[in-house]
Amino acid sequence: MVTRRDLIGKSAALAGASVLISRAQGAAASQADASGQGWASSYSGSILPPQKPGEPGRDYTPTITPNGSTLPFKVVGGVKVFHLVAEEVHHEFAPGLKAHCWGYNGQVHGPTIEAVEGDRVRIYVTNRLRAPTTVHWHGVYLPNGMDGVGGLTQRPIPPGETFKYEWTFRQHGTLMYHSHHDEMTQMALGLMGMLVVHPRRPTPGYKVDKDFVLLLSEWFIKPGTARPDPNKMSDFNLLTINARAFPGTAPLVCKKGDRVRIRFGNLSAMDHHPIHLHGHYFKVVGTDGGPVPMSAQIPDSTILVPVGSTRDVELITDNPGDWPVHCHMTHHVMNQMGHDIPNMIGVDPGHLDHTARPLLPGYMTMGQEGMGDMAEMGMEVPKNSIPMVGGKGPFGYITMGGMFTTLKVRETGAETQADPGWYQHPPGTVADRATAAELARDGVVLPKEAK
Ligand SMILES: [Cu+2]
Repeated sequence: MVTRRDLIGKSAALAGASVLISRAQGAAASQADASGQGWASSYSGSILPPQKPGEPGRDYTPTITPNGSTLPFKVVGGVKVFHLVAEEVHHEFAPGLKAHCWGYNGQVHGPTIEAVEGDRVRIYVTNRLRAPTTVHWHGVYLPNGMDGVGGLTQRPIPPGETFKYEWTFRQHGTLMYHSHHDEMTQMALGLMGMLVVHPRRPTPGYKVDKDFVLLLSEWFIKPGTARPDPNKMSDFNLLTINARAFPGTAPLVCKKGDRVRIRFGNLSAMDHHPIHLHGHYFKVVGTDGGPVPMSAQIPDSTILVPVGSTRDVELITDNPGDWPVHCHMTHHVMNQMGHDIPNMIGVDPGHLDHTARPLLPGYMTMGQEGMGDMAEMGMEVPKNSIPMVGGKGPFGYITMGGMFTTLKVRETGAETQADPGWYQHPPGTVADRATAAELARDGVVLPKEAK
C-alpha cells in the first residue's frame, strides 16, 4: 500500500532530482551559448566535490580593484587562509579630504577577497576597534554559524580578539563582505569590501582580459570635519567608488578590443546607483545570485545597482577614448560643497556686489549661470574639504565629482593600470565652433539675439 508519507517522500526526491537536472542543463546551455558567440560569461556549473585550492593565473585571471588591493592568502593543509584586521584608518577620499574611518588591513574599504569555487577558506578576523564587530559574507552559501550576524549567529568579536570563519565555496560570482553588528555606524564608517569567487570550470576558450571590481558607497562628512557622520539618513555629500571621490578615482585602463568585466557592488546606506558608461554598451551577465543565462543578458549602457546588490557587466572596448563611468543621479556626481546652497539661477545681482564689497572684501555673487564655474574659480572651501565638482581636463574644467571615473581605451600601450594621460583625438573628431562657411553651406539660420 502506498502511504501519504511515501508520496511526500517520493515527490520530495523528484523535486530534488529536477533541481539537479535544471542546474546541469543551465550549465550546459551556458557553455554552448558562449562557445558559439562569445557574449555569455565564463560562468558554468555549480556544485563540486572538494577541490585543490585555485591558483591565480592558472585557474583565474586576477581581478583589478582600482584604488584598492587584493587580500593575500597562504595555503595551509589545502585550506586558503586569509586574515582581516578591522581598525581605524586615516583615509584620503580625494586630494584635500581625509577622514578618520574604519577599514580593514590599513585601507578603506577592505581589500578584495578572491577565491575559486570549491576552495576551502579560513578567514581570521582580528578586531582592533574599540567596539565589538562581526563580518558578514554577503551572498555566500555557508553554514549558519559562519554568517556573521552579531547576536543571531555568533557573539560579536570583542575588541582585541580574533575570530575564525571557515567554509567551502559552493558557488561563483560577485559577493561582498561587511560588518553586521551596529551596521548603521560601522558600515557608514567604511567596514566593507568585495568578495569574488571564480568558476572552477570556466567556459573553454572564454577569457576576460580585464576584470574590474568597483564598490559603491556613500558618506556624510560635514565640510571642515574629519569624521564620517553615521547618523545622517539622507543628503549624503560624498559618493564614492572604492572609497574615492572624483577627482580622486583611478581610471580603468583598457586596450582596444579587450573583453572587460566590471563587477559593481553597492553597500551605500540609503541609495541605489544607476551607473552609466559612455561610448559602449554592455551586457548584464551576473548578480549576487549568480550568473545570468545568456538568453536573459540584457544589453544596456546604464545598470542600476541597488543597495545590498552586485551587478556584473561585460563589454568589448571597441571605441578608443576617455569614457565616463558614473552614477547618473546628478547629485551623486557632486562633492561636499555642492549641497544646501541657495538657488541663484537667473538672479540679477544689480549693484549688490558693489554695495557689499566695502563690508565683505572680495564679495562676489555666484551661481546665477549654474555651478560649473565655481570650482574652477578656486572658491575657498573650509579646511579638509573638497569643492563641489571636478578637476582639470584636457579642454577645461570637468564639472563632475563624486561617483565618477573614466574608462580609458587605447589602441596601443595600456599594458598596466598606470594612467596613460588624456586621449589624443584624431584631427577633426572633436566638437568645436562651426565656421560661417559651414553654416552657410548647410543653410543653418541663427536666431536673432534678444534686444
Ligand atoms: Cu548614485
